[in-house]
Amino acid sequence: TTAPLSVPVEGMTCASCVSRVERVLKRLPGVDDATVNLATETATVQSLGVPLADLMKAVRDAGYEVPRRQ
Ligand code: 9UX
Repeated sequence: TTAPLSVPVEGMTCASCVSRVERVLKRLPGVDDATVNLATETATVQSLGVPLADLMKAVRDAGYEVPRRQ
């Protein structure tokens, strides 16, 4: 496991959203763990070299938005 990646996630409004995003991220090959903080709208992902773009695609495919941060 390398350093955790932070992925901004928008569009979550309840705890079930959080669970859903965590689940789709954890399902990706190479992802060891994923936690989502609803208040900060951030997913923190522990993985072995999974490209950020793949994480973003999984979140978007699940129906949430990954904004360009800043
Ligand atoms: Mo909660 Mo989230 O009722 O997509 S699951 S709003």
